[in-house]
Amino acid sequence: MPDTVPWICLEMTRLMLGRTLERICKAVLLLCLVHFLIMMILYFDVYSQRFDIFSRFNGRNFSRTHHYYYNLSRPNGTFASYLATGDHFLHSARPETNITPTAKPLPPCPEVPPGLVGRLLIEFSSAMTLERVQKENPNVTEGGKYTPPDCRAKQKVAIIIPFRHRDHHLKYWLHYLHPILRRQKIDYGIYIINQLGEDTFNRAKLLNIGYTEALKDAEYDCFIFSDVDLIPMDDRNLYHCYDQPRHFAIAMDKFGFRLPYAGYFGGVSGLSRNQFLKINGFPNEYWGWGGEDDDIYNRITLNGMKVSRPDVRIGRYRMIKHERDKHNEPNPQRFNKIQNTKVTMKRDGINSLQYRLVQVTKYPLYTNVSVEIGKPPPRPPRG
Ligand code: BGN
Repeated sequence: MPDTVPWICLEMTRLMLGRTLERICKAVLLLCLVHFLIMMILYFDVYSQRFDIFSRFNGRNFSRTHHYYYNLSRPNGTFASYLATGDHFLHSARPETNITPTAKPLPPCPEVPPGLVGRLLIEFSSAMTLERVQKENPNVTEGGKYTPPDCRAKQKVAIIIPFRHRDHHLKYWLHYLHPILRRQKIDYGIYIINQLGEDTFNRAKLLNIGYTEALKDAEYDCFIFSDVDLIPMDDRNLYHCYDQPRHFAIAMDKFGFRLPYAGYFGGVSGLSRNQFLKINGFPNEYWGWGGEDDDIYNRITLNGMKVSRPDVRIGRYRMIKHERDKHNEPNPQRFNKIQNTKVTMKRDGINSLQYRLVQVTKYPLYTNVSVEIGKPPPRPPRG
């Protein structure tokens, strides 16, 4: 009898151990099952998201992945603003766009783009290189072009910059403007119109050339003419065309953030193709600094149009400081010339434009159009 006691104990321990082991095994099995189920759910979810990515490229409903990064943006117009568009996300999926053949049209771009950040911090002290700008803007295509991937822009906008020896400014301009334009959902191309040689600079003639050359490249509806040293300080200043010719740069730092005079139309302006043709383009006969923008303003008002402008709190600009350019001295004839716009605009403009196109080069961030435009006619002798 005393022998049977430890035997019973042993048997009971075995039994209990067996039950516990059985329970543990059951629990492990259950855990495996739950794990498997979760894995299946996740797998199908990711799969459906992938499908969603494809479909947003093909114009289907893309609400799920839309604007993933908006809240990450901070108002400094740099890498964060690139994230703000969510484009890098789209970029990685781009090669797969041909998979579904049934492409539906994209929805129209919203009137007020949702990814804007408002006021921007603009500074010119950090070192800038084209390589850096290129890295920041992987979705800009050859020639400095961009089309919003997720909506259809109403207008196609050519941005035209008259240029000579301002490579340093151009880097900053590209660094700030590409991300801004992307956030604004603008379908655009950048054209640098480079005056070759060292004869007197002629801004308005270069702008006429920009209009002409951009149209050879694509069907643009809208033309924005910008100096290379002017950077908008607010991305709500939308770079497209309006019912009336637009003056964008209405509050520059160098003028104390207000218009220097009521009829000022300098710096950055924009006209639709029709508005531009209505005024016979810009004058070709303003050589040197000043007056050409006043002539354009006259053309606009003389042709029954009005200048439209953004709110003064939004139309703010920073100008990159620089020395006065060589061969762009103030034009002494400008005072006289702006008195005669009514007569001269009929014969001097896009209908009389002559130049020699030397080279068109498509760089990753812009298209360079190098031209010879001649020189001012000799001044008639006095007396
Ligand atoms: C004006 C110039 C503009 C220039 C602005 C701002 C003239 C014409 C004679 C009155 N106009 O005075 O071309 O954009 O200053 O700098 O000089």
